[in-house]
Amino acid sequence: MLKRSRVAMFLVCASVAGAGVALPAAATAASSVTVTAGKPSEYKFSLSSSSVKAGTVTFKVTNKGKIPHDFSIGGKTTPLLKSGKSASITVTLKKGSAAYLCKVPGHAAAGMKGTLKVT
Ligand SMILES: [Cu+2]
Repeated sequence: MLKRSRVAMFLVCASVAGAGVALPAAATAASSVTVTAGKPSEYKFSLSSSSVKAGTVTFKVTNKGKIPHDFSIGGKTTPLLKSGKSASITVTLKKGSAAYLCKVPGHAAAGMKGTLKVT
């Protein structure tokens, strides 16, 4: 009896380990992304992940630049953020790609834009 339960334990462990093997591919896609505006240069965004999972995604945006910026993706835009301010937006993204940009006139053209991979 004792021996049998040990075998069962082993099987449970083995199946958990098996599931773990499939994780790395999914681990690269985030459902929450930290966005830094204005750094490393004023007209750039820096994202904590270059790909997200399709579905609900939250973007936590902080303006580390000197002038006001916002962040727009998936049909939603943060309020205009002054230097040092943060805001979060939650959007639903479909598989494919999602373009993001700063809507302050001239900023996207200066480099405040990019594309996020949605898997
Ligand atoms: Cu901007």
